[in-house]
Amino acid sequence: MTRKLDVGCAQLGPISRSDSRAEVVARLIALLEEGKERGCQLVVFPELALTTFFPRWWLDDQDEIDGFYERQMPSPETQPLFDRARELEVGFCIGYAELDESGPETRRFNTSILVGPDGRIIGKYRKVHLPGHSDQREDWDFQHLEKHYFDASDTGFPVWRAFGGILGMAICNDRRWPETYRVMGLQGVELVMIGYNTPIADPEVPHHDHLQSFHNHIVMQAGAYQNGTFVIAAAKCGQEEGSTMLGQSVIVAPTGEIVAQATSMGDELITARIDLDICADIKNYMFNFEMHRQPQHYGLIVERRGAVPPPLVDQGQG
Ligand code: CDV
Repeated sequence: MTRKLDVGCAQLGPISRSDSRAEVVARLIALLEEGKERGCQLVVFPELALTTFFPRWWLDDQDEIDGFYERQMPSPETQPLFDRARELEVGFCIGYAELDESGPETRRFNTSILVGPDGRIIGKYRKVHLPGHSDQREDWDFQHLEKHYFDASDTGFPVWRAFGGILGMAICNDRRWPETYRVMGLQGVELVMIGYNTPIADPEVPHHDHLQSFHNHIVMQAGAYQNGTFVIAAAKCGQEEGSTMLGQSVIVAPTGEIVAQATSMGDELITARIDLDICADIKNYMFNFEMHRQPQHYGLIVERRGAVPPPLVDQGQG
């Protein structure tokens, strides 16, 4: 059985605060249809793909805040995307803000789902690494309030057998952490689907702004190579409500090579035919975990959260 998969990475240009779900869903459907025309079996959309990147603002109006979240998926407004996927027989992965009212306490997650070509949800992932801060920073042009608007994941990094391979998801800041890929790598992942919203301007380290693209790619290329997995990463980019967001969406091979890259700062579909069998070239040799890993030396990775340098010792004079 061939394990070649035709995939699309659907970068999105800016979404404004006033855009309706219907307007955004129409853009997503257009990209899905282009994916079908270009032979895609699976299309990956960005993080929080249904709305503007609202964590840039401290908001007081709870109705407005709640308006950025989905209470159910699909909802009446997003159902057309699921229906079109089923008609076209194209699966997709999409990020959105999730309002979970199933338990005693309302919880809010930065979530993505994998949907099959039959329009049914295969799996759900909730963002593990929430960047930014939870307090208001009035002196910043744009804040990054993910810790204020979202709860951290309660699900970790599951993988699913789907589309003939082993697939997992991660969201934006997750892509910068080697643990993200390795936890899925230890479950044999062959394709990691990622969406991101990365403002170019970082008020904490403005002297790193010119490195955003370099850092974006280096983490995903390393994660792909060190775990023998494909990575598809879709950006929401361009001038969104005055904030410039990084584009350069990519499809990365298990060798770490970029096999397709977006060139615009707007809605754009990039595609590739990926052969999931080539993951074995890395998994069976250079990063053969069973043969070469030494987990007895890796305890600190799960035992310790922050770095603890060794104590200073008096080196003496001589
Ligand atoms: N949405 C994100 O997670 N963005 C972060 C920014 C804040 C650094 C990122 O890692 O791209």
